[in-house]
Amino acid sequence: TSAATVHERPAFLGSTKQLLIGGQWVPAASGEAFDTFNPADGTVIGRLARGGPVDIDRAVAAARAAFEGPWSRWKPIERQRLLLRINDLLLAHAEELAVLETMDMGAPLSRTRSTVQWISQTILHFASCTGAATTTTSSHSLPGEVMALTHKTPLGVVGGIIPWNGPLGGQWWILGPTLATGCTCVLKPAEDASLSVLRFAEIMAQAGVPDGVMNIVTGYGSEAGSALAAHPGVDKISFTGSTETGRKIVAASAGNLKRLQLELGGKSPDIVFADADLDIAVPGAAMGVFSNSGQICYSGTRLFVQRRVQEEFVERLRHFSAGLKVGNGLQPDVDLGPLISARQLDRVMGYVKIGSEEGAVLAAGGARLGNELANGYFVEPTVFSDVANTMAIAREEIFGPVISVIPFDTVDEVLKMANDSEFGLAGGVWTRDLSTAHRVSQGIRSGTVWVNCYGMVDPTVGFGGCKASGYGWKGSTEHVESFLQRKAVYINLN
Ligand code: TXE
Repeated sequence: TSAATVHERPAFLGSTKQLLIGGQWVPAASGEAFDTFNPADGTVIGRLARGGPVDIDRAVAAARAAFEGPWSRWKPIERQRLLLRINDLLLAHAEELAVLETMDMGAPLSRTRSTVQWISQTILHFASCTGAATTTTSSHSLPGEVMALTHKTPLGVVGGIIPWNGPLGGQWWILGPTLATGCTCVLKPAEDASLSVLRFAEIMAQAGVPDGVMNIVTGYGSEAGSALAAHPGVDKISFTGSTETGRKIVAASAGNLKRLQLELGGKSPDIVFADADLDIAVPGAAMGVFSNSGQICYSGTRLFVQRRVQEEFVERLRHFSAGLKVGNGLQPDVDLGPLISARQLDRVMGYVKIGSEEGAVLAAGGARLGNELANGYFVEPTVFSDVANTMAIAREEIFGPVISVIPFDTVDEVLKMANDSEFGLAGGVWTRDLSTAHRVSQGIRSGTVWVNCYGMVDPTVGFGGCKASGYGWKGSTEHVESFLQRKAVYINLN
């Protein structure tokens, strides 16, 4: 109770939230809505319209109409100005948005506040890429008098399917390239956390984003999500979520051969060598999993520790974990908020049980928190040691604050184990030895490797995965290119 009073309750909360279609807030065609909860205390903080296939049809039509209007021919400098206005309004509403995101999906305020700063960097990155859509090049390498032009034009209508583990920031992987290029989009936020995306849409309208450029259909994956993924009027789907749902999106895209960008699950290896500076490796590797209570795709959940320091490392990890504060993210100094839902809580607690049954040693945590936190979905930071890479807790994505420490002896051995995984999203290495750092970062099959750090994602550098973690690069100029259609025009000058 004291926590909620410290921060102003966002005025946005309370009323039933509608769908945003063509610049209008409208109820779902079915008239239905469902409750959305604060995972820190289980209270209902709003109602969301339950969009379905009919609403997706309407939203795609609005996005197509906006695409065919003047928007897709805006000049680069106009797009840039729009993005800068959005950035100004983002920063003016920073605290409100951070509090809303914390109440909606549980992450501590310290995290949601830094998310707002990260979004600002991301907006500025995409604002610097608005020239990409108009670039034309000519070539004179052909025999005869021939000129070739390459036109790059915005692709069209993009469907964005967003998960709940950081929707305020996650939506920018779709909005950024959409606004930079002149595409339009239909967003389907996750049923567990849609509020910050809806609030941000109001801010976007205030900044001058034309009607229909950004449409939002809330609702369930099996209803609104699958309709969007299969829709013949959608040119590309950008999806972040589970590998299982990713496979369904690939199948659904076959009808009109949509372009896809998929960021899926992970089970990333984070590798600590005996020569590492343990003073930075212990907190770095721990927060590489415990940040956002383990609900991050790139979490370094398979923590390989060189055998001769395993005992000391696990002891330090236990000590570090015990010092972390778990609680309502609105309270100051909270390090770990709740998991998103009762369903995720069951999933995580199920894996804790499986880990013990498989013979791993529970070195820290492992329990759901009770007392004043009993109405929320809180789990202690948990460490299993003496894990084998073949155990379920080392193979399957848990998506909770659970570390599996796996001992190893040599570089070759650890690389073999690190790559023995369905996934290929990220990885880390902690060492003072330059050649070990290079050998391991080259050897890990993944989209990102961090050396003596974990979890930084720069929008100008980008992020992506391989194997069952998906494909398509987010961020960098490559991301903007993937929202463009090329056309070559050959002109015979004779
Ligand atoms: O994911 P889903 P869930 C992983 C993580 C987690 C597990 C389950 O391991 O424990 O997935 O979470 C929409 N067609 N990640 O069930 O189902 C859905 O409405 C189209 C990793 O929440 O993938 C939501 O908007 N869309 C991850 C989004 O997909 C569908 C982030 C993600 O939900 C759909 C989240 C369908 N058939 C979960 N079914 C990451 N990579 O960061 C669902 N959706």
